[in-house]
Amino acid sequence: MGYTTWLNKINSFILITFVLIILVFSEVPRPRGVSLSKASLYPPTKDFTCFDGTNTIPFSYVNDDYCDCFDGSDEPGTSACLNGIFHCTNAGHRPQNIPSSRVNDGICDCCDGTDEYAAPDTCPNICEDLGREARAKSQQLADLHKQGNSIRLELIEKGNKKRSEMAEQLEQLEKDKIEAVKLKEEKEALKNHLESKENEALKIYREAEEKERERKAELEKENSIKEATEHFERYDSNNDDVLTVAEIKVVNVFDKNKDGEVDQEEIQYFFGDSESIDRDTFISSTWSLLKPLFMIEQGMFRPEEQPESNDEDIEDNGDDETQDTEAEEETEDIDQHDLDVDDHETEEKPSQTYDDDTKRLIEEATEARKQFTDVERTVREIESNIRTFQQNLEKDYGPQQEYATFDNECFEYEDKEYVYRLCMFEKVTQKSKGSGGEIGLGNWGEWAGENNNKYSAMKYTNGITCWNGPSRSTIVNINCGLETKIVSVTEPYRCEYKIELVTPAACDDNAFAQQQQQQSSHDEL
Ligand code: MAN
Repeated sequence: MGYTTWLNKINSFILITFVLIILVFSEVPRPRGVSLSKASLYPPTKDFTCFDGTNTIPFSYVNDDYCDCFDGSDEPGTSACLNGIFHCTNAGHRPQNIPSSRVNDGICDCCDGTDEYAAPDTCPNICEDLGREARAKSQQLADLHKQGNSIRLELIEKGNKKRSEMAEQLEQLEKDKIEAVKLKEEKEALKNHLESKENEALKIYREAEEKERERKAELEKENSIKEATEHFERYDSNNDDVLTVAEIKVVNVFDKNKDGEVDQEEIQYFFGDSESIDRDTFISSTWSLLKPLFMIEQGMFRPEEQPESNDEDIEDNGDDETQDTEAEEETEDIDQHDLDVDDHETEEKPSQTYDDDTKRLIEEATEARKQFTDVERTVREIESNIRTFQQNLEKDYGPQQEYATFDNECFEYEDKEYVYRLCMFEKVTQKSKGSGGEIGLGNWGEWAGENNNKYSAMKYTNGITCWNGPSRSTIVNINCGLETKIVSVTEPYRCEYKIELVTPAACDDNAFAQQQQQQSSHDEL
């Protein structure tokens, strides 16, 4: 026998086996609405036991339009049981399971029309056409995955490169940090050393300043006592060391409201409930009440400068402690610190004159402080970069890093009202085309794809809270496409957004074929 004859024989054998298999399967006797995989559960020669085991009935009760099983398993081909399942083979397309309540309800659910067997003309068999369309679509998708797959492989390569570069950069930053921290320690030690020298040198000046302050305070106190004594003696006209009401009544300065007489209220103000005041009381307390009035009378009162009018009104004579202005009419609320007198200083001169050595020490310490602050800032910057790199390296950029190059890349989509912006692994925003600012629709959260394919969707959460509602969030569904772009943005529920993104990163011909395979074996059941 020649080679061709053998081949022909083998071919015929395969064909015959195939036909036989089809015949055997299509001949498997099964009640209406039962799938091939469940056919063996309905042996026609035996009584039928409900799937849940609760009842056994003669086989003739199966599909007799009367529900005998709680689980509806005895009526797969009628609508008698509310919970029954009707299987349509849909030869030429995809098999389907529908609730048996839809059997003979006048609506075509199965493309082969078998669910409407009571009125066979209602639903013609359109499975061949649908099957053809579906196969063409699936072929197109398979082609798309195939084309996109090569781009995905490039993305994987780039993504891995990016990640290893990031890891290298992180390593370098860690090294830089060690150096910078070392330098910071050195600069800190130098700063501390120079500051202690600076402090030592300034100590002499500080002590001198302190002494000077004390001396001035002492002098001020003495002056105040002297002043008070002079005034006391001036008003104590009979020199009996006691000031009486009669004695102050004739002194203008006690006439607080300047109405021409020292009345009872004014006496009360200075004397309290006493009839008279002795010298010590006058010096220790009365003088502080009287002095402001005295100064106003003498034109020595200087009110606090008003910012609006000070420039033109006050002439700068180079010594602002001696500025005199008009006495104010209103005297009720004058405070001690509103006052200033010609002959004593109230402010310290800030500019200190140091000797050359001290000046040098201050300069050196200042420079050391600056250098320390600079290196401190550098350490902080390095640390912040390290954190960013670590966070990025921890991000899940897809099973093979195919999404790594997209990190922080933004894609926009405009509809009639808004411009949406998706910055991958960062955030989603919405900007109204009219007035109004940008609204956050969520920050990168996690991969959130369903059906064992977590990389088919991204979740961005914790966006700006809606008025009276939840905080905005966005799901990004990802499908295969030759170019990365947003194809639609919707808001199916208030403040919950849905973005459809296509990208070659999601094109995987092997995975797609496998998925198709799984789908069809699932359909068979
Ligand atoms: C804005 C937008 C809308 C959202 C409402 C909720 O107008 O963010 O998408 O539905 O706020 O108030």
